Amino acid sequence: MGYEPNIIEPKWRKVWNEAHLNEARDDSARPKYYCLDMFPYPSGSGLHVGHWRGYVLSDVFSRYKRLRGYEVLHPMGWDAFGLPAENDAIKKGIHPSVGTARNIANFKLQLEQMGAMFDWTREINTSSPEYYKFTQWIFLQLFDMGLAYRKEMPINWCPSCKTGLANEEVVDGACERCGAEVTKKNLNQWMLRITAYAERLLTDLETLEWPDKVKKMQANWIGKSEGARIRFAVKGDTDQQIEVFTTRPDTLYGATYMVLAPEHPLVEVITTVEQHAFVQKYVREALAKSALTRQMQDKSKTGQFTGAYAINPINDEALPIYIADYVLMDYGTGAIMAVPGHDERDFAFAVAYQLPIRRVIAEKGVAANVPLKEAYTGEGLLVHSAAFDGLSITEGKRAILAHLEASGRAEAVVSYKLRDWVFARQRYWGEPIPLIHCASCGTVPVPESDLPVLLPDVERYEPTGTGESPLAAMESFVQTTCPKCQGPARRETDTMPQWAGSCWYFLRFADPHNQEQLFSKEKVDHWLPVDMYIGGVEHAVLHLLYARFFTKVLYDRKVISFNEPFLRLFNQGMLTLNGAKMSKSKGNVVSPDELVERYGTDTVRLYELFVGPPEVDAEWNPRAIDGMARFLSRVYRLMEERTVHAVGRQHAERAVLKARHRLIKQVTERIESFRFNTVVSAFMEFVSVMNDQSGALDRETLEAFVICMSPLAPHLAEECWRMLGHKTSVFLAEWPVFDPSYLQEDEVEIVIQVNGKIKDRVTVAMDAPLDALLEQVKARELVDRALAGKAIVKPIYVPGKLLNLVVR
Ligand code: ANZ
Ligand code: ZN
Repeated sequence: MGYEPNIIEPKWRKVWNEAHLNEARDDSARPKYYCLDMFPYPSGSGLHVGHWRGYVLSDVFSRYKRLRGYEVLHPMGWDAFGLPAENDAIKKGIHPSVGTARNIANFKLQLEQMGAMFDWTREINTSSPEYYKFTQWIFLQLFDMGLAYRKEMPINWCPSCKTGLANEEVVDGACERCGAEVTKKNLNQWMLRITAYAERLLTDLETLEWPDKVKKMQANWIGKSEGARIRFAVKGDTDQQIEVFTTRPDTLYGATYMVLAPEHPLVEVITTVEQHAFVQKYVREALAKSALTRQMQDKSKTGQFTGAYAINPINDEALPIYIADYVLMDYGTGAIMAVPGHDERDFAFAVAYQLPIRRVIAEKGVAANVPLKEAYTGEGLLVHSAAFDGLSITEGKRAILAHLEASGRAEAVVSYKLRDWVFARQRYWGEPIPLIHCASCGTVPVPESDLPVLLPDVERYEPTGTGESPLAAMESFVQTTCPKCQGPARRETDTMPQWAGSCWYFLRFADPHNQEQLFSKEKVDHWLPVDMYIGGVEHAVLHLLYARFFTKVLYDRKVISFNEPFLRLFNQGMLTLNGAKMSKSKGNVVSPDELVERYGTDTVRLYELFVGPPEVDAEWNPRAIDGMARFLSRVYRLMEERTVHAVGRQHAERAVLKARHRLIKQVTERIESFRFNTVVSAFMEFVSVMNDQSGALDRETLEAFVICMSPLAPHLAEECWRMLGHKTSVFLAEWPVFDPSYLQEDEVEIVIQVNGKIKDRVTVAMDAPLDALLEQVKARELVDRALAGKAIVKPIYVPGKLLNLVVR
């Protein structure tokens, strides 16, 4: 009969479903394990093989954990609110809810075909009223805690999406969604005070088992700087002061001019009559530039003298005050003391405007008067700093700050790059913000019992472009009564940003159908925190930071008992096609659907695992999948032919025993350490050893093999398991254990080089003969690629160590 995946795969999925095998039981006696995928945004284009990669990894790990005796929660849902659904809907003229439902149905079908053990009884959808009711409830907690507030401010505005954006949604000065250049617009905005959590968000990173790269990205985003605020008096008959933020109070004697951001309120006040017209012109030009152009390091510095001077509080020196667009209004105090000798940007500016450059730090052994050809930013001792000469930078910072503090002219401060989160969108397809504006009571929260504030059906859901959401045009929605005084009042018409729903969905999975509360505390405290979170690295600062923030807020509110949501994080690499990221716009998307139809799910799963180390980007190679299909057929044949004999067989050859125990050891260790690609190689080795055996194989060996294979190729494994006479699922079996006594001898890992460059590593018998080794090595993908079009001139073999292929 042969291997027929299209028959066995749907068959076993049906059996698993009917046996409720994928469902996580709250009352299980087993220890819990929560393995979560970043839930998808159900876009119109469906899942491609790149998305699949992450889901396959998490499924392998979930199934493995289950076989190791855990009660595994592996849920799935939909991040269904947000701009793309709305833009899409506007383009195609269908309501966002209709388009979203259609996309979800398609996604779900694709995920089911993957054979992943998602517990569909816990499916959630962030755009359903029973879910967003509680997103709104969380907003009310934030409001009550003073963490949600309204502020008129210039915000990032995408002229094409016609909405405000968070800093996190602006990438290189452009809208993350549509790529249009982002401008500024003054709007009354709902903000979340995430900055109140900056320190905790930073220090708690240390407790997490996350890739260093992601931790570093979050730390940089939070951007903590320890420094000082120092006040400089403005020279003349004025009591104006300029307050600066500096991380280098030790360089105060090196300040030779001051800079205000063009938007700084003092600019108007201090500019002299003579300079007024020039300054005005410069300010106008600066405001027209985006923050990005202003911050670019390499661009030449521009500025304008205001005609005014400031007094250096340490030595009473008069310093000219400039405005320049390299100083940003929304960082520190929007004003700096410029130290061209030791700051690169100030150096470039001083050269351009012929301002003095003074050395106040010198390396040990460098004379204080050696002129500077560029800003010196390294270690050293203070020079040209009067009584402070000779101090180290650290000592100098402390001493100069203490001196100024004594006379009330400075204080130590910590500054963060993190900004409060703009939490309002002027768009239709999002959670309505549950607030009511009353002329006499002010802003009043919607009572909990009135939640959810339903998103009404509007006739036109296109953005208005006036800075108001389409909801503002719907009088029946807007007009309401004040919950406090019962007088006429108006509803807030802004909606929440795309990220709101995903800030807490991982909590809802613990108790997804609770109508009374967002979840029962008991269930959430049982299942959470998430033990393993798998998703793309593109969420390093957006979703992952927001979700941590919400978790901490709910912890402070005593809604949950832990303050970090995701203990372990794994970022899968991308799949590329000819080196390019797959994307709809590039038209290079490979859909898994046809592959599944042609080869079966298990083959596609195995191939996705085999393409390379899971955290590394890998090239999609459509031809290599044939090899995987052949391998699974070989497995099937092996099982079919040997199982007949297996049932009665007791004794196993030593070679078989060794292969069995090595397989168990390798698969266990490699799954634990997420080296799934090498798990597949372990199977290949095992199967070839078995094929070398004549006659019958013993049941224990075959069972161990089938169980080891089941997390990766679940359908085929189930089929084989039943061939062995079992009446219940392989996923109810126990993971096999290996006996180290079979493994002591003769196994080594050999380094494979091509022209002296390491290409791969293989594990072989200590005394493996060269020609057998060569055969094995040439079949390896990485080696094969390195050999393409070349001939092996000479193999250099150091048994037990390495094989170097000299090629031409
Ligand atoms: C004097 C000085 C001397 C500085 C020196 C640096 C080196 P981080 O570490 O990123 O926090 N700065 C302060 N506010 C600014 C603003 N609004 N726009 C542009 N630059 C600003 O950087 C802090 C340093 O960046 C501050 O310390 C200030 O320059 C500058 F040898 O003050 B420094
Ligand atoms: Zn009122």
